[in-house]
Amino acid sequence: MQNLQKKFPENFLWGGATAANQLEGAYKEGGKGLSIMDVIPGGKKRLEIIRNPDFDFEIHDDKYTYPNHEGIDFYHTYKEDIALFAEMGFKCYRLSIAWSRIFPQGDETEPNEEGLKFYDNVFDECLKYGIEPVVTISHYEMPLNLAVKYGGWKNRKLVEFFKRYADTVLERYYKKVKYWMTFNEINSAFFIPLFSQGFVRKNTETSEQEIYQGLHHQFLASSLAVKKGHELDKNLRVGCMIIYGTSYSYDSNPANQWANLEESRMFNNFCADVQVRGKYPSYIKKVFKAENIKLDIQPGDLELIRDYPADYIGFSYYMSAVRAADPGNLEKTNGNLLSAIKNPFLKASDWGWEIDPTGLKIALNELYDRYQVPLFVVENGLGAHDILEEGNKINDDYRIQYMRDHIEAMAEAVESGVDLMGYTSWGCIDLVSASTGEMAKRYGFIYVDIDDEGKGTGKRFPKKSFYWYKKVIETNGEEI
Ligand code: BGP
Repeated sequence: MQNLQKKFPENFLWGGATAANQLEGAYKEGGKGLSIMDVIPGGKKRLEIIRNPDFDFEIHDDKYTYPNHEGIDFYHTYKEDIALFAEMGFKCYRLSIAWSRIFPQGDETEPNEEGLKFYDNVFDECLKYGIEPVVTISHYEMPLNLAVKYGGWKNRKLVEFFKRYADTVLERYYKKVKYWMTFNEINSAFFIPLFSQGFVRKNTETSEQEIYQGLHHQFLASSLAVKKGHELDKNLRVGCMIIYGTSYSYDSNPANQWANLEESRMFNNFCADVQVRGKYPSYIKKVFKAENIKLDIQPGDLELIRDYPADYIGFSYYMSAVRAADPGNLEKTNGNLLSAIKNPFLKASDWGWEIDPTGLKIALNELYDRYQVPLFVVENGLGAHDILEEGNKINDDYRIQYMRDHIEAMAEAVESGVDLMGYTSWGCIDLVSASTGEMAKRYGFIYVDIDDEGKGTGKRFPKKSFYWYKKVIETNGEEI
């Protein structure tokens, strides 16, 4: 452990984060309908789909694996798992509700009581230990029927279906859950509309138009959830959630600086500009004109967005990005999801995600300077190949180092006056990776004995980082 001479605020929300589709399993139990993640294969096939999305939701092929079907079986083990979170001293636990457990087809009028009851049990279990649930209403898993029958978020009908779903869960749980987020990584629509909007880029001529139209519908749906949350209890905090990739110009060439500004503004800021400032930013006019995008905006839409902005910004931070006007001959990264150009100053994870704790300090400062609303780091962590050693030990010093550096970066941002609510590291218990569908890419403080084929005992073993994080929380980040 090291002593950090900086302080985190009292009541800082230390915890961990997961998503329903990546850990619950039980994909057909308790009245649950299929979600899009239940039909997207894992392994190599998933990577191909993400890189070159051309996917038919209606084709389920037996030769591929579907790791989200079983996840880590949290549906049955949540008590044991939450007890382990409590042992680490979690102040909060970020999890998502599976939309298809509540509205199995997405377009019914009555919710599935068994699904609602499951989350009652999960929240009660958290509260029993004084763990505050932090809930993402939709994390990459709309009911399959909404993707197949309606084409996902590009269809305005989705606003109505989401409203019914969000109203149902807000009404049911608002006394148990104070912190909410509407859409996980809403800006990921720009590169994985399959996950976040339930549709694919088959027709390149219309795809940009559809992505922006889908986002417009999501902005409306998000504002409706903020409205509902505040009506139920004005102390409820309903945030937005973005993926933030701190963005650097390749060099001091003004042309590269400008390319960086434009790309970063679109990727990192556009959604939060709408959701937090409550209006479409002026720069979007030029983009829409250049790409010939004409949004269908109906009377009352802009007022809704203006009147119900997000209460805070939750964001995920894994890596930074390098931009240039002409990336052509520049050295390429091997796996950085957010950038094509290699950053020579950074090392990368086994999956090519470049590790940059200073980038987190920059992200926090940039976001706070621009929006002046509370921030919440709701995802961050190191995906790694862990080795289960004799005596079921996992010596994940690399993970401890990664998190120590990122926690220090947060502390420095707090010192500069950034209003930071908390930190929930991603995949606090090993789970299925979103981008690869593997178990081998592990983030947890808790090892889960399941491999890529879904084989293993399913047993949980605390890693070395488990005991380290416990101490971090106990000392409110003074010992890291
Ligand atoms: C974020 C997603 C998560 C998650 C994480 C790590 O983008 O919100 O669902 O999985 O990334 O990504 P991966 O699992 O691909 O390593």
